[in-house]
Amino acid sequence: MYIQANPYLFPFDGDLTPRNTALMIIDMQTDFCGIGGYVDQMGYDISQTRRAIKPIKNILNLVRQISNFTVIYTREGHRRDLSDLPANKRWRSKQIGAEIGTEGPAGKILVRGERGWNIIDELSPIKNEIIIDKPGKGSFYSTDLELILSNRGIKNLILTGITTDVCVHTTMREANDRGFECLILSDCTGATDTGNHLAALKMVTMQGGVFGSVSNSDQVIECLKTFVKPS
Ligand code: C5J
Repeated sequence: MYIQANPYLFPFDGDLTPRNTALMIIDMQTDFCGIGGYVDQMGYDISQTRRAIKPIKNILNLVRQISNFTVIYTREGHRRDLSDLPANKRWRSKQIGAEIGTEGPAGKILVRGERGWNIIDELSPIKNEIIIDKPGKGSFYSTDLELILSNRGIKNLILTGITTDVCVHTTMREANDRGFECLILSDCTGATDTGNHLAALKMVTMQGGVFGSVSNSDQVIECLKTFVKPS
């Protein structure tokens, strides 16, 4: 089974089943796409990150009907005492007027348990879906994601979420180096800058698919709907 993608049909070996594939939804938190969150406080246009919500929801609605399909969410955020916040990350966020750990309209910026750190209501996880809390950009660094994927025999990752050029790309690169087969979806991702979004997608297509392949929600749905059992 393959998904139409560029520069190659995904996955490379055609071995795509509900059991060996996971949908990853990266950092769809108020801090990255909600009013008063971190991205909003930095002065970026949140419509660029919110663009991903509807197409992700369309895929979620489908995969929730497929048995044994894994959905994994990530949340970027720090401990309340900020002991896992590198000094340079804190300093940089202060430079741009949204210091991590300080009070903002959505609570303490990028701090676990605060309103801004929550996954947005439109994409709330349901029972049996996995949530990974991460302190950094990549979803593998300082988390148990790799252990969970290996326990479940997952080798194909469909990557969605925000931001395309930062946390989604870092996760894709980390996954690629670990041998996971990655697909990034152009309409289910978004960045704080359109040029960066497009460049991040283009980068993936170089060298025959240097980090994996690129597709969109329509193509994923077209393929995965064959796994929905008629009721
Ligand atoms: C950032 C993210 N941009 N989710 N995080 O700091 O991309």
